[in-house]
Amino acid sequence: MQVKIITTQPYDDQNPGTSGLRKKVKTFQKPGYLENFVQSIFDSLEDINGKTLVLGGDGRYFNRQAIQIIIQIAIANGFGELIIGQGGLLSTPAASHIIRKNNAYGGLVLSASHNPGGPDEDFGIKYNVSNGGPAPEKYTDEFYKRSQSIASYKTLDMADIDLDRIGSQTVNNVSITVIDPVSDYAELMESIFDFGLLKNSISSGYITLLFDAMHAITGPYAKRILVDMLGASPESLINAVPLEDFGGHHPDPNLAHAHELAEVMFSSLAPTFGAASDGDGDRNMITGNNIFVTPSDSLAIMAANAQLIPAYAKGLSGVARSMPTSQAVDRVAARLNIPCYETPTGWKFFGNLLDAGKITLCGEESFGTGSDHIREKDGLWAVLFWLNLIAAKHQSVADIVHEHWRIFGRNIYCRHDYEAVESGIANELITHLRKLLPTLAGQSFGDYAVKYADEFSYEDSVDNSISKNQGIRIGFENGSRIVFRLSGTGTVGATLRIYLEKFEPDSSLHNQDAQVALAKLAELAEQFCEIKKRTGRAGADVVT
Ligand code: G16
Repeated sequence: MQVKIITTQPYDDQNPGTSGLRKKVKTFQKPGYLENFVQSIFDSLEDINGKTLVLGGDGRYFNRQAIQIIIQIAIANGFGELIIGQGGLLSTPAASHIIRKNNAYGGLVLSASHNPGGPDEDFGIKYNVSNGGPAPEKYTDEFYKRSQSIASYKTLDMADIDLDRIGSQTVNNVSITVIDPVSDYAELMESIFDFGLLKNSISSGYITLLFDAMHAITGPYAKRILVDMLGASPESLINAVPLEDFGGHHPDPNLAHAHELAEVMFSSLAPTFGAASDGDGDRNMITGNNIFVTPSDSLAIMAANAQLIPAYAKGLSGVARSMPTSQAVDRVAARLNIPCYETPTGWKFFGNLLDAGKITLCGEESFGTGSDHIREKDGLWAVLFWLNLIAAKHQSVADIVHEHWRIFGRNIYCRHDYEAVESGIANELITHLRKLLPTLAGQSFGDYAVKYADEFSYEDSVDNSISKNQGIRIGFENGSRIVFRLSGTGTVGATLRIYLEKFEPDSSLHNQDAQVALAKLAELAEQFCEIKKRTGRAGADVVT
């Protein structure tokens, strides 16, 4: 088949955000839009001739069409082998594992993660490098640069590949293999956790569970691992059939969006353990009978108890968290005498630390936790980690959390999101905060004396790259913090995230409501950034 060179015009909005390029489906359907971005990626990579590319997505609307388009561009650009998940499906963690397992050159993951799907909703595309992790900024900057001058892309006229039939075929000397998206990943999970113990704890009834796949990618993964391999009842899974529009919901695992799960977990019918995952399977929400575990606490608890899990029995080399994530894990690292790194938001910043063996576990407040087993955050891995902990410690989720707070103190934490704020207003707000920072040092607001007020900048300790403007931080002498950032994953206007954190060492105060405990900090945050005043809104759209 003859390679065709198609003339095209650049689009000016192809700058990847926190995790790849995310736009409305309708944007991706503009003539040449997807093609331009994929060609820009391939143009920016060196020496792709004959190399292996992994391809898969979360199954949202436009996934199948996009995969066929990408197959044609990949073949025309000289890749030698394509490995594709059956039905065009691969969860983000499974894609990361398959890239690593096959020593692939890289992979393209099609997802807009927790954002809604459907013809009028969101789509996304992300390039992962050979370590299985999201491309670092030096790559994504290059993709964008290339997209601004692109004049043509390469493709082929070919029939669609049958994405549903597992097996290999050759097209234009390129080997195309459609694989079962679940089995390699399930095997990896079995090598990390104590499946024997888990099976016994489930069959004996000690652990009862409810997993909400939110009509997203983890349905088939949860079915294979939790039901077929570990013996949980099929009723333990809800919303387990992936749908192109996620049933019209946000596949975002928090108490607001995973409300079906939340209702059960905070009722008299609650099982021992409840969890949810997101659109592409890399996020997780952990709950127990009448308790929600914040992602920051979950990371800290995992770090403190990791030695109970077979794969981490030898201990952790170090841990890392994104800057806005609470400092609970720092306390664990100090006690374990291991390093704790603070990175900007975005899983891509953990890649170098993981590759260098500097950290074993890492996580983010945005419902992401993971380890050195792959280079993405991993929803079902986190679920299995917690199930393994419950089984090994023979404690309920609530007991595990309360014991942790007793030992380490509680970092009371919460995030307020103001979504779809008009971009002009959001940018003015950030400019205003930047001007305010130098005036805050040394000031006191009631019990809150400002210790530092700055903009987070990160120097990667492995390759010394520097990432500036990664969020505005106001820290207080008593250990409390307020952080402000604009999200890099939204597709409409700007989303302002306000992160509030207060350390509470006194165990008699550990059970207080986070909103009550953080009320003064929330008031100060408004005083500093004036989001309500500037937008006329009464409060945040989502509080997690
Ligand atoms: C992505 C990134 C995460 C990041 C999250 C939120 O997650 O992989 O590292 O924490 O976005 O980013 P932001 O605050 O900029 O919206 P996902 O699950 O959306 O791929």
